[in-house]
Amino acid sequence: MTKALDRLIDVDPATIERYQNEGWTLVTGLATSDEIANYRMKIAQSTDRLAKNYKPLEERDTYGKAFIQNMNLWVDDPEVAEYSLAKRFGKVAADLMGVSSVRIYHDQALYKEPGGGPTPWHQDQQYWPLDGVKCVTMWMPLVDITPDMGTLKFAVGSQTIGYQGPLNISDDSEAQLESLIHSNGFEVVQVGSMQAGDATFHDGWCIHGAPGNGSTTTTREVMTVIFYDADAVISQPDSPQRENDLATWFPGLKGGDAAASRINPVVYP
Ligand SMILES: O=C(O)CCC(=O)C(=O)O
Repeated sequence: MTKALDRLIDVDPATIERYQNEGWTLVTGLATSDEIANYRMKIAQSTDRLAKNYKPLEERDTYGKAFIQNMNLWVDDPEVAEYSLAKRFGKVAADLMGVSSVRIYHDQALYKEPGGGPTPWHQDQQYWPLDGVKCVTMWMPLVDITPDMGTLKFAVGSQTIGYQGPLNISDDSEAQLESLIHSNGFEVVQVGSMQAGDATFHDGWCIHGAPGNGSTTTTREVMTVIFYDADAVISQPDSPQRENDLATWFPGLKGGDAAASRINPVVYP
Protein backbone atom coordinates (compact mmCIF):
# COMPACT_ATOMS: atom_id res chain seq x y z
CA MET A 1 0.00 0.00 0.00
CA THR A 2 1.23 3.52 -0.78
CA LYS A 3 2.14 5.40 2.38
CA ALA A 4 0.39 8.68 3.10
CA LEU A 5 1.96 11.59 1.20
CA ASP A 6 4.00 9.24 -1.02
CA ARG A 7 1.95 10.20 -4.10
CA LEU A 8 4.44 12.30 -6.03
CA ILE A 9 3.75 15.49 -7.94
CA ASP A 10 5.73 17.17 -10.69
CA VAL A 11 6.84 20.77 -10.33
CA ASP A 12 6.43 22.71 -13.56
CA PRO A 13 9.59 24.19 -15.11
CA ALA A 14 8.32 27.79 -14.71
CA THR A 15 8.00 27.30 -10.95
CA ILE A 16 11.52 25.85 -10.77
CA GLU A 17 12.89 28.76 -12.77
CA ARG A 18 11.10 31.30 -10.57
CA TYR A 19 12.41 29.62 -7.41
CA GLN A 20 15.96 29.67 -8.73
CA ASN A 21 15.76 33.34 -9.81
CA GLU A 22 13.75 34.76 -6.93
CA GLY A 23 14.82 32.48 -4.04
CA TRP A 24 11.32 31.37 -3.11
CA THR A 25 8.09 30.01 -4.58
CA LEU A 26 4.55 29.02 -3.64
CA VAL A 27 3.15 25.54 -4.35
CA THR A 28 -0.61 25.43 -3.82
CA GLY A 29 -2.43 22.25 -2.81
CA LEU A 30 0.74 20.33 -1.96
CA ALA A 31 -1.22 18.36 0.65
CA THR A 32 -4.98 17.85 0.64
CA SER A 33 -7.25 19.03 3.44
CA ASP A 34 -7.87 15.40 4.45
CA GLU A 35 -4.14 14.71 4.72
CA ILE A 36 -3.60 17.88 6.74
CA ALA A 37 -6.47 17.18 9.15
CA ASN A 38 -4.73 14.02 10.38
CA TYR A 39 -1.21 15.42 10.62
CA ARG A 40 -2.32 18.73 12.14
CA MET A 41 -3.62 16.84 15.18
CA LYS A 42 -0.46 14.71 15.50
CA ILE A 43 1.78 17.76 15.15
CA ALA A 44 -0.24 19.64 17.81
CA GLN A 45 0.03 16.68 20.21
CA SER A 46 3.76 16.39 19.66
CA THR A 47 4.12 20.17 20.11
CA ASP A 48 2.35 19.87 23.47
CA ARG A 49 4.69 17.06 24.55
CA LEU A 50 7.83 18.96 23.54
CA ALA A 51 6.67 22.41 24.70
CA LYS A 52 8.71 24.16 27.34
CA ASN A 53 7.21 26.48 29.94
CA TYR A 54 6.49 29.66 28.03
CA LYS A 55 6.35 33.04 29.74
CA PRO A 56 3.40 35.31 28.88
CA LEU A 57 3.92 36.96 25.47
CA GLU A 58 4.62 40.42 26.90
CA GLU A 59 7.55 39.09 28.98
CA ARG A 60 9.37 37.48 26.03
CA ASP A 61 12.05 39.00 23.80
CA THR A 62 11.47 39.68 20.09
CA TYR A 63 12.40 36.12 19.06
CA GLY A 64 10.20 34.61 21.78
CA LYS A 65 7.22 36.72 20.76
CA ALA A 66 7.50 35.64 17.11
CA PHE A 67 6.47 32.01 17.59
CA ILE A 68 6.44 28.90 19.73
CA GLN A 69 9.13 26.74 18.15
CA ASN A 70 9.51 22.98 18.55
CA MET A 71 11.96 20.93 16.54
CA ASN A 72 12.37 17.40 15.22
CA LEU A 73 8.83 16.32 15.94
CA TRP A 74 9.37 13.46 13.49
CA VAL A 75 11.67 11.78 16.00
CA ASP A 76 8.98 12.16 18.70
CA ASP A 77 6.10 10.62 16.74
CA PRO A 78 6.22 8.04 13.90
CA GLU A 79 3.08 9.54 12.35
CA VAL A 80 4.68 12.97 12.20
CA ALA A 81 7.66 11.19 10.61
CA GLU A 82 5.33 10.13 7.76
CA TYR A 83 4.71 13.84 7.21
CA SER A 84 8.22 15.25 7.59
CA LEU A 85 9.91 12.45 5.64
CA ALA A 86 7.23 12.37 2.93
CA LYS A 87 8.61 11.68 -0.54
CA ARG A 88 6.14 14.17 -2.01
CA PHE A 89 7.74 17.06 -0.15
CA GLY A 90 11.28 15.76 -0.68
CA LYS A 91 10.74 15.52 -4.44
CA VAL A 92 9.52 19.12 -4.67
CA ALA A 93 12.59 20.22 -2.70
CA ALA A 94 14.91 18.22 -4.98
CA ASP A 95 13.23 19.51 -8.15
CA LEU A 96 13.41 23.13 -7.01
CA MET A 97 17.09 22.90 -6.04
CA GLY A 98 17.98 20.87 -9.15
CA VAL A 99 19.55 17.99 -7.19
CA SER A 100 18.83 14.28 -7.53
CA SER A 101 18.45 13.44 -3.86
CA VAL A 102 17.70 15.22 -0.56
CA ARG A 103 18.08 14.59 3.18
CA ILE A 104 16.18 16.18 6.04
CA TYR A 105 18.06 18.65 8.26
CA HIS A 106 15.24 19.01 10.77
CA ASP A 107 11.55 19.82 10.94
CA GLN A 108 9.98 22.44 13.16
CA ALA A 109 6.51 23.56 14.19
CA LEU A 110 6.19 27.36 14.31
CA TYR A 111 3.02 28.48 16.06
CA LYS A 112 2.48 32.23 15.98
CA GLU A 113 0.00 32.86 18.75
CA PRO A 114 -2.86 35.39 18.54
CA GLY A 115 -1.16 38.74 19.09
CA GLY A 116 2.26 37.14 18.49
CA GLY A 117 4.98 39.50 17.24
CA PRO A 118 6.64 39.85 13.84
CA THR A 119 9.42 37.52 12.72
CA PRO A 120 12.48 39.74 12.07
CA TRP A 121 14.35 39.55 8.76
CA HIS A 122 16.91 36.74 8.73
CA GLN A 123 18.74 34.16 6.63
CA ASP A 124 18.20 30.53 7.71
CA GLN A 125 21.49 29.16 6.43
CA GLN A 126 23.63 31.36 8.70
CA TYR A 127 22.62 28.88 11.46
CA TRP A 128 23.68 25.79 9.50
CA PRO A 129 27.19 24.32 9.03
CA LEU A 130 26.35 23.78 5.38
CA ASP A 131 28.22 26.56 3.59
CA GLY A 132 27.98 26.24 -0.18
CA VAL A 133 25.29 23.55 0.06
CA LYS A 134 21.88 23.84 -1.61
CA CYS A 135 19.26 24.03 1.16
CA VAL A 136 15.54 24.79 1.12
CA THR A 137 12.86 25.29 3.77
CA MET A 138 9.30 24.12 3.16
CA TRP A 139 6.81 26.23 5.16
CA MET A 140 3.26 24.87 5.30
CA PRO A 141 0.27 26.25 7.24
CA LEU A 142 -1.90 23.58 8.87
CA VAL A 143 -4.87 25.97 9.05
CA ASP A 144 -6.12 28.49 6.49
CA ILE A 145 -4.32 31.79 7.05
CA THR A 146 -4.55 35.38 5.84
CA PRO A 147 -1.55 37.72 5.47
CA ASP A 148 -2.41 39.53 8.72
CA MET A 149 -1.82 36.25 10.58
CA GLY A 150 1.80 36.18 9.45
CA THR A 151 2.37 34.72 5.98
CA LEU A 152 6.02 35.00 5.00
CA LYS A 153 7.54 37.96 3.20
CA PHE A 154 10.63 37.62 1.02
CA ALA A 155 13.31 39.93 -0.33
CA VAL A 156 13.15 38.76 -3.92
CA GLY A 157 16.49 37.62 -5.34
CA SER A 158 18.34 38.16 -2.05
CA GLN A 159 19.64 34.57 -2.06
CA THR A 160 22.17 35.73 -4.68
CA ILE A 161 24.18 37.72 -2.12
CA GLY A 162 24.77 34.70 0.15
CA TYR A 163 26.09 34.81 3.70
CA GLN A 164 25.76 38.18 5.43
CA GLY A 165 27.36 37.11 8.71
CA PRO A 166 26.15 35.49 11.93
CA LEU A 167 22.93 37.44 12.47
CA ASN A 168 20.48 35.56 14.66
CA ILE A 169 16.76 36.39 14.52
CA SER A 170 16.57 39.58 16.59
CA ASP A 171 16.01 43.32 16.47
CA ASP A 172 19.58 43.53 15.09
CA SER A 173 18.92 41.17 12.18
CA GLU A 174 15.77 43.17 11.39
CA ALA A 175 17.61 46.51 11.31
CA GLN A 176 20.72 45.33 9.45
CA LEU A 177 18.92 43.27 6.83
CA GLU A 178 16.23 45.94 6.31
CA SER A 179 18.99 48.37 5.41
CA LEU A 180 20.67 45.79 3.16
CA ILE A 181 17.38 45.13 1.35
CA HIS A 182 17.06 48.86 0.64
CA SER A 183 20.65 49.35 -0.44
CA ASN A 184 20.39 46.41 -2.84
CA GLY A 185 16.98 47.49 -4.14
CA PHE A 186 15.41 44.07 -3.50
CA GLU A 187 11.66 44.02 -3.98
CA VAL A 188 9.79 42.76 -0.90
CA VAL A 189 6.74 40.56 -1.50
CA GLN A 190 4.43 39.08 1.08
CA VAL A 191 2.55 35.86 0.35
CA GLY A 192 -1.25 36.28 0.22
CA SER A 193 -3.84 34.06 1.90
CA MET A 194 -2.88 30.39 2.06
CA GLN A 195 -4.98 27.30 2.58
CA ALA A 196 -3.89 24.49 4.85
CA GLY A 197 -1.67 22.27 2.69
CA ASP A 198 -0.31 25.06 0.45
CA ALA A 199 3.42 25.60 0.97
CA THR A 200 6.14 28.09 0.26
CA PHE A 201 9.73 26.96 -0.34
CA HIS A 202 12.64 29.34 0.25
CA ASP A 203 16.37 29.10 -0.40
CA GLY A 204 18.59 28.97 2.70
CA TRP A 205 20.03 32.40 1.82
CA CYS A 206 16.81 34.19 0.88
CA ILE A 207 16.17 37.00 3.38
CA HIS A 208 12.70 36.58 4.84
CA GLY A 209 10.48 37.45 7.81
CA ALA A 210 6.81 37.75 8.68
CA PRO A 211 4.44 40.24 10.27
CA GLY A 212 2.86 39.49 13.64
CA ASN A 213 -0.39 37.58 14.06
CA GLY A 214 -3.17 40.18 14.17
CA SER A 215 -5.83 37.58 14.93
CA THR A 216 -7.19 37.70 18.46
CA THR A 217 -8.41 34.10 18.34
CA THR A 218 -6.47 31.93 15.92
CA THR A 219 -2.95 30.58 16.15
CA ARG A 220 -0.97 30.50 12.90
CA GLU A 221 -0.11 26.79 13.00
CA VAL A 222 2.76 26.12 10.60
CA MET A 223 5.01 23.11 10.04
CA THR A 224 8.34 23.48 8.29
CA VAL A 225 10.84 20.95 6.96
CA ILE A 226 14.39 21.79 5.90
CA PHE A 227 15.99 19.74 3.11
CA TYR A 228 19.49 19.80 1.63
CA ASP A 229 21.45 18.13 -1.15
CA ALA A 230 21.99 14.54 0.04
CA ASP A 231 25.63 14.57 -1.12
CA ALA A 232 26.56 17.54 1.08
CA VAL A 233 29.69 17.74 3.22
CA ILE A 234 29.60 19.54 6.60
CA SER A 235 31.51 22.84 6.56
CA GLN A 236 33.86 23.89 9.39
CA PRO A 237 31.61 25.76 11.83
CA ASP A 238 32.71 29.41 11.97
CA SER A 239 30.21 30.81 14.51
CA PRO A 240 28.65 29.72 17.82
CA GLN A 241 25.31 29.12 16.11
CA ARG A 242 26.89 26.81 13.54
CA GLU A 243 28.81 24.96 16.32
CA ASN A 244 25.54 24.51 18.13
CA ASP A 245 23.69 23.30 15.03
CA LEU A 246 26.50 20.88 14.18
CA ALA A 247 26.20 19.22 17.60
CA THR A 248 22.39 19.21 17.49
CA TRP A 249 21.57 18.19 13.92
CA PHE A 250 24.69 16.20 12.93
CA PRO A 251 25.34 14.33 16.19
CA GLY A 252 28.76 12.68 16.32
CA LEU A 253 29.98 14.36 13.12
CA LYS A 254 32.46 17.15 12.39
CA GLY A 255 33.43 19.58 9.63
CA GLY A 256 34.56 17.70 6.50
CA ASP A 257 32.34 14.66 7.20
CA ALA A 258 29.50 13.65 4.90
CA ALA A 259 26.39 15.46 6.19
CA ALA A 260 24.60 12.21 6.95
CA SER A 261 24.05 11.39 10.61
CA ARG A 262 21.40 8.94 11.83
CA ILE A 263 18.88 11.80 12.02
CA ASN A 264 19.40 12.94 8.42
CA PRO A 265 17.87 10.15 6.36
CA VAL A 266 17.51 10.47 2.61
CA VAL A 267 13.91 11.52 2.05
CA TYR A 268 13.87 11.42 -1.74
CA PRO A 269 14.13 9.36 -3.89
O1 LIG B 1 7.20 31.31 10.59
C1 LIG B 1 7.81 32.35 10.66
O2 LIG B 1 7.33 33.40 11.09
C2 LIG B 1 9.24 32.38 10.18
C3 LIG B 1 9.64 31.09 9.56
C4 LIG B 1 11.00 31.04 9.05
O3 LIG B 1 11.74 31.97 9.14
C5 LIG B 1 11.47 29.82 8.40
O4 LIG B 1 10.78 28.81 8.41
O5 LIG B 1 12.58 29.84 7.86
